[in-house]
Amino acid sequence: MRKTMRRGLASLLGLATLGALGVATAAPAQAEPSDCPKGYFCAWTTAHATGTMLKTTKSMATLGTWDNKIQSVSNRTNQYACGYDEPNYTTSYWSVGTREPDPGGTEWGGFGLSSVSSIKIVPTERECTGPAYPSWSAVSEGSTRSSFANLDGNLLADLLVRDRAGRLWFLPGSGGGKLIGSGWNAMNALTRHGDFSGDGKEDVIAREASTGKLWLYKGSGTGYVGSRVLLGSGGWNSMNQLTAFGDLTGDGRSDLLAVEKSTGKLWLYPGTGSGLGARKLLGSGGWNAMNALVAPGDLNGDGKADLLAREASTGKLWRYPTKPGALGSRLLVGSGWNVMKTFVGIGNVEYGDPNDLLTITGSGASTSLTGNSCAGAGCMMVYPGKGTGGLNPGYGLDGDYNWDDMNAVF
Ligand SMILES: [Ca+2]
Ligand SMILES: [Ca+2]
Ligand SMILES: [Ca+2]
Ligand SMILES: [Ca+2]
Repeated sequence: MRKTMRRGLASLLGLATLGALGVATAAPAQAEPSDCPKGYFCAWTTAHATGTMLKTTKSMATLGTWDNKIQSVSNRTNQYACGYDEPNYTTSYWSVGTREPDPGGTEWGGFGLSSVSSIKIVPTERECTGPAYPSWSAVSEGSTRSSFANLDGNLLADLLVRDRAGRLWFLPGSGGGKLIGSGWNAMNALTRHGDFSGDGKEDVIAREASTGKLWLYKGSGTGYVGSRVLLGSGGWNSMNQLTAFGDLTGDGRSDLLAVEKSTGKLWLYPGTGSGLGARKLLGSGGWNAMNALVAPGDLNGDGKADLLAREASTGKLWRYPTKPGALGSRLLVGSGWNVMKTFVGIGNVEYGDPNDLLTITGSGASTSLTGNSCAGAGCMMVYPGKGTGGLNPGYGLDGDYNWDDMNAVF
């Protein structure tokens, strides 16, 4: 046993020495594409991936003797490789070269630009040219603190986004962002709407795909979420449209809604501060016809939170007013909403006090819908609330036209 361990250590040390910090080693002459090891980004000075090979697992701000020499590449990492025509990940060129992850090593070819002088290896393509997250600028400050869409408790509505690498980012509404966690692709439902735990700070609720467990991540009040608490020990994968709603029962505590897949029933799970109370039937069936539930807060000024639901077959958006523990008769907000991929109850982001609705388009959006030059998927739009239950015409926000490369926006 000891002998084996010693031998293992010796070979590890050998690798480290040969690997020269994992960067830029020359393979023997007559190399070919298949010499690029899995997990590495490789480059050659010929267009046919022959001759001396550069290999690296890390970004390289300068390329030394490889500067301006790279003619072909293979990206066997599980991240994106970005090529720049200047050192330090800058460019004087019209674009940045990118190479998608190709761990299997099935492809090799050009970098998309010549004269490469630095290489960055990053988890998502967006990071070749900027931050990992989209630019979110809340339209204006609210006149009062919103009790939801407000993890840091100031006057700006904030967003959470999960990128394709599973990192969760807090976007405060002033254009920047901060990393608040990784590994969030393990979750297949994410929702938030104000304070669930009873400490006055907004929290996040997430469902773990592999276990069907429901978790509460307590907000720190600064945009971060801290320790998690088990809300449900299993079975939650049998539910759809998990929606943190705000208070529906009338006890001042935030509650959760969900549709039971097998029955189409809409259930209310009352928040107790430390967990969930016994569920109560809100809708006896038919809720599988809805493919989005949204909790925008109070839309008609009666002081009670409303529920929005999109009907899949018609694209109609319905508003359900509420009274304690029950839904009222629904009212039509409008048609044509199937063009939206994502809805966010964002509180008030428009001038004036009524709550608004934030959306992100799916593939079918045109510039006549957005009113700016954004079309197709990934355009962000605001529909200002009228304050009487309806929504004013929406308009596209100019901050970022590429929200579609996020795995979740909420
Ligand atoms: Ca905020
Ligand atoms: Ca809380
Ligand atoms: Ca409640
Ligand atoms: Ca209302």
